[in-house]
Amino acid sequence: MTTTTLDRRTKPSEAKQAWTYDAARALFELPFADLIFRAQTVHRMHFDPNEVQMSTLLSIKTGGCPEDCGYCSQSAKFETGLKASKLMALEEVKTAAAHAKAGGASRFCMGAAWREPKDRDIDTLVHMISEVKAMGMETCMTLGMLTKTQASRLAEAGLDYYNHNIDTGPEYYGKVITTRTMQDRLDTLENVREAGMAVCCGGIIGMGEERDDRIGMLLTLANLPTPPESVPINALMKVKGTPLGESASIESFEFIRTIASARIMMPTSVVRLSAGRENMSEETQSLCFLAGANSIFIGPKLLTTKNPAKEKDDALWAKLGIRPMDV
Ligand code: SAM
Ligand code: DTB
Ligand code: SF4
Repeated sequence: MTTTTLDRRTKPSEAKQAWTYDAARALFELPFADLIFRAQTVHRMHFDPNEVQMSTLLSIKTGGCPEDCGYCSQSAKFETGLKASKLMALEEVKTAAAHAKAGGASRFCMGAAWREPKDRDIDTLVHMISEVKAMGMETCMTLGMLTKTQASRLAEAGLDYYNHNIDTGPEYYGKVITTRTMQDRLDTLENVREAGMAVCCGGIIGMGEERDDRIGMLLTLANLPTPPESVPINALMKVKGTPLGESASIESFEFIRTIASARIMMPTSVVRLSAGRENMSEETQSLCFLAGANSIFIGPKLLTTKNPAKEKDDALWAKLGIRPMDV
């Protein structure tokens, strides 16, 4: 069961050591109760177990993306029926952010369906960041690949986090995306780090990958020189017209195991139960929180797909005694 290697890994006082494949596999394969107990123990060392950060997403530029990510409604390569739009005006973003704050969000994440931002868009993005920050919310953006200069401009504007996911394990990556490599993504993450922003990086579960690929994804994240401060774990939202639109659903216990392993392998990171709550039972979501997830998206829409209604979520928080985390 617990090996000395695993014990060593979860003691924050010791120097960071690389996670090995064998140690991560052993974790994934623990009896469920042992895995959840370990995840809760680690979680309680670093966080209030009854607090969950409430975040809201806004698509500031929708559709027409030149990339071919096999899960995405916004790729121009697939017929998904999504209407493409230009970069949103600043006023519209301010209105959406105020609405998110009034709805209880302490973090506002803005996403654009770009391969990378154009330099001419950076001024507008900078204004969006400063306006949302002025409302007292944590800011995050996901805009595709960034150069060092672009990353510095966003950081100077006060962007707290940059989201750029590796999506899956290194061996499965090429089955999902062909238009950019995992190394391209790691290069952007390095630019984000160098610019001084916190890194938000995770992936999607339920794209037909094996457990080994889920392990490979967590190993890649946990073994970065500095692991991401924020780790979104998405359950695939199946979108008609995309290559992954007919994927078999992820088995819920495997999803919960992935969350628990992420919590143990990255003890101080915020683990975000991101896309997919719409299709999860209250019990599955509760086990994700018990496994160490401590952030979710609230509001009826993610970027383009559905998320639970506020009334449904509020009822669940009341049943679980969950409080929103302040930032
Ligand atoms: N274009 C930017 C990029 O890809 O870097 C930002 C937007 S993209 C929609 C952000 C992330 O959302 C993706 O990397 C992926 O992990 C997640 N995502 C996108 N579509 C999804 C889906 N159908 N189900 C679950 N997660 C999804
Ligand atoms: C992340 O990992 N999940 C969020 C956020 N980062 C940008 C996006 C989820 C998108 C789900 C599909 C959609 O709504 O289009
Ligand atoms: Fe484009 Fe991002 Fe969708 Fe990939 S995930 S197709 S990069 S919007």
